[in-house]
Amino acid sequence: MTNTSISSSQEAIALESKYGAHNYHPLPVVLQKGAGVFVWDVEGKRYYDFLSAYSAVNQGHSHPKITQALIDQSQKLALTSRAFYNDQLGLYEQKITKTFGFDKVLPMNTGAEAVETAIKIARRWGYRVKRIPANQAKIVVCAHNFHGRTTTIISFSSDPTAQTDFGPYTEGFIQIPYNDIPALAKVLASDPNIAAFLVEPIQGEAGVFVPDPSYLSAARALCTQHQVLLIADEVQTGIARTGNLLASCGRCTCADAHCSGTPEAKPDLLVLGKALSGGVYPVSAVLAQNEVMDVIEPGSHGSTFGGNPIAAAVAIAALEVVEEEQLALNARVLGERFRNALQQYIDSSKIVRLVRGRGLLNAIVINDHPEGDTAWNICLALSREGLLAKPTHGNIIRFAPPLVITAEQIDDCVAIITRVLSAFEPKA
Ligand code: IF1
Repeated sequence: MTNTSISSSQEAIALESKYGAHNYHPLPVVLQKGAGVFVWDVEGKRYYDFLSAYSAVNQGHSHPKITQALIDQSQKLALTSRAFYNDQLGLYEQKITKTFGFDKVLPMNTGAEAVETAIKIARRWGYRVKRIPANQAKIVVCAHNFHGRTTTIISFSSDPTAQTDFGPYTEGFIQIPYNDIPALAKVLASDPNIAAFLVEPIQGEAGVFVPDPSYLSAARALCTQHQVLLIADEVQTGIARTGNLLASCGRCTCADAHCSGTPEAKPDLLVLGKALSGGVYPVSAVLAQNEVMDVIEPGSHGSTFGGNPIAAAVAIAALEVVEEEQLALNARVLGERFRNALQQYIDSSKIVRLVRGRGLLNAIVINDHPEGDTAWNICLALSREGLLAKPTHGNIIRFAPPLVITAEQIDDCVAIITRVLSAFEPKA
């Protein structure tokens, strides 16, 4: 007998435990509905979503404009493959390239696919433009990176859990410390076969590590100096999450949706995903100027679903929502409100070491060793109080609500978070 619907959270958990690969360890919460900043579980309990599907739901759960674009297009034409044209892709390509200030876009589906695509473009540019000898191209990456879970990407991961026993690993990657300009300068000067530097503007999974304000612009200058492509992985930090349309905006305060970042930090290859669709459909993209993107010719890269009509229609709507609702500005203003309010608590806390982040990508560091379970227990307690968050590494809890959140809701969530944290403070 097979179940046809879920009547309790326990039933859903039991089914996943029995029939699903155990590649995650979720909080024991079974969600059934989402709208805006809220999600509801099977029993009808409401939660603030402070994870936003790892920043894929920046526009809020099931945003009406985005879901309507999904419904309308799916009832007209869902998939053609790229063997033929479709009437949505060109409109999307024009929209996204003008929004972010690049000549061309290569449409893909998941973030990892887009990172892999950027790696292939950078390598081919290295051979055909920089004249690196065949199969000698190297790409510099950062320690504690997270760029996805394909075999090539985990080949340059520094996380044993993500990498161990998945070899043999893809060659051609050099790892340096994050936020370390001297290390980048040294490696770029030491090897003429480096094609690119792949970096997250903020290391999300590592624990929301915000680099020095000058890091990205200094990296940009070094890459230009050494004829190396700068690849910005904005799958998690992009689409207004950090208070600018792109985190690689650097320090510009522009809230203009068309802000494509301060020129001194503009990447040669921009990787986007997640909130590019508002979380309703897998949509990712790689953007570049012609002199880089034109190394790709027919037959050299692609994907069955890449650039399909639904993805195109949904992504246009998702980008319009970011502009129309000024989500970058909201993220910057409310992110500061959130950090300032938490800092007041932290000033007298023994359980929380610090809060850090930019825009509405923030995290607190719990005063526990990384292998401890305090952060996990705090997240369980938060879920009981109606707020969903999850630790990144051990003792770090990421807080990333949808960017449509209001000031009143931020204040409400700070009250929930501080009330829960106070229960974990050591007794005097
Ligand atoms: C999981 C982490 C976050 C990403 C960056 C590329 C990708 C991601 C900067 C790949 C994806 C997701 C993957 C998801 C959980 C989540 C995650 F915890 F894994 F590391 F956000 F921090 N670049 N991040 O953050 O995009 O292929 O997933 O579409 O794998 O557990 P994807």
